[in-house]
Amino acid sequence: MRGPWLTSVLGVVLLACLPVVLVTGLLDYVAYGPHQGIPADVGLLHLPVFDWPTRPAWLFRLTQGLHVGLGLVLVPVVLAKLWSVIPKLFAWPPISSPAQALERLTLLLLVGSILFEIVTGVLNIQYDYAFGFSFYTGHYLGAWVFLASFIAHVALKLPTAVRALRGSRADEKAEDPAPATMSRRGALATVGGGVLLVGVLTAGQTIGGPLRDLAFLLPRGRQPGDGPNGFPVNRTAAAARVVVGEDWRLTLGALNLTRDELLALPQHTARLPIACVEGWSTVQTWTGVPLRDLAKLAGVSEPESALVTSVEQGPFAQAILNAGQVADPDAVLALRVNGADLSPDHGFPARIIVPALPGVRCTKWVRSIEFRRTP
Ligand SMILES: Nc1nc2c(c(=O)[nH]1)N[C@H]1C(S)=C(S)[C@@H](COP(=O)(O)O)O[C@H]1N2
Ligand SMILES: [Mo]
Repeated sequence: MRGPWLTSVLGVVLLACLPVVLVTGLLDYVAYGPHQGIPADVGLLHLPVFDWPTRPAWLFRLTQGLHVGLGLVLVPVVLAKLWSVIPKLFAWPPISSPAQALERLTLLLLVGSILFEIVTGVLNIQYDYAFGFSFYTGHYLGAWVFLASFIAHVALKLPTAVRALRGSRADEKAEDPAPATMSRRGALATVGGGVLLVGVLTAGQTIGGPLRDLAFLLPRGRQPGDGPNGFPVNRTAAAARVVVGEDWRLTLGALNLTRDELLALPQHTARLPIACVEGWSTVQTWTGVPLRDLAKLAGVSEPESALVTSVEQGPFAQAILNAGQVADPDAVLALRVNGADLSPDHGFPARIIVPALPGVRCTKWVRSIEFRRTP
């Protein structure tokens, strides 16, 4: 069972899927990172950054969903593929020629980087800031090590894989195989079952309903309650230590507006997703004041950017929106969701909702918005 055929079949699956995980992951950095210092200074490895668009509204939902979702369900495939080559990893002597030394080095980097990406990615979903280093920078650098060793590995192994998949069973048998404990079909069914299981444990947070309780791998806000505000909460008001009093005002340059004054302005309603980089997303109906109306009110009719500040201190205290994200007609300072006032956990008195904006920038408990003439 353990041999070139199984390794090659699993290899083909990974060859088709891992580039999707990689590309969507890099796109997530483009959507998420600019102006936030994410990843930190990585020298030449910087991505060509472009302004993340607002259309289609589900764009970030798709890229982050594919990255996290596909990344998670591929874990059993990666583990099975590693299992299928274990004896080779410990072959003796470890180095027999310079070419083989090079091959083993790429293998070490490949296995090391993919395990690193899996462990940091999964831990980041489960716990905030569980590392001694920045998750974003570490995961990003790991991705480049993975990319380089993946290309080298495919170039070195593709001929072997093609041979194993085409060739007769005879020339791929080990010299003295132990009796097989499982059929090929059984082995693939086991891996497929693992993929399915991880999928079920992951997708519930996004699909909702009874499946939500099964979303063991995406545990944030599993019991958001019922009603209009009954959808996942990334961080509760209590956890963020946010208390908003009667004296709350939205600051727009020289203006200070009460919530009632905001509600008296023309309201716009849009059905839009919140998509979190931690792998869940939700689509809700938001009502509030269009950001471009607020910009006009503030006397900056076509702003190049907006600096949003939260009542909350810490890493979520500020977020920057680009020109397109302010100008989109569906971009709102939301006051209500699904026909009810926002709950404290979802950002009462007001929060940012913009099409295709990563969830992390949909600032809750907004205190001020500064519309700026510079990017
Ligand atoms: N002030 C503040 N805004 C915030 C957050 C936060 O912790 N504090 N979490 C962000 C993240 S990571 C996400 S995914 C969304 C989640 O919104 P929700 O909790 O209403 O579902 O809010 C974003 N806005
Ligand atoms: Mo998030």
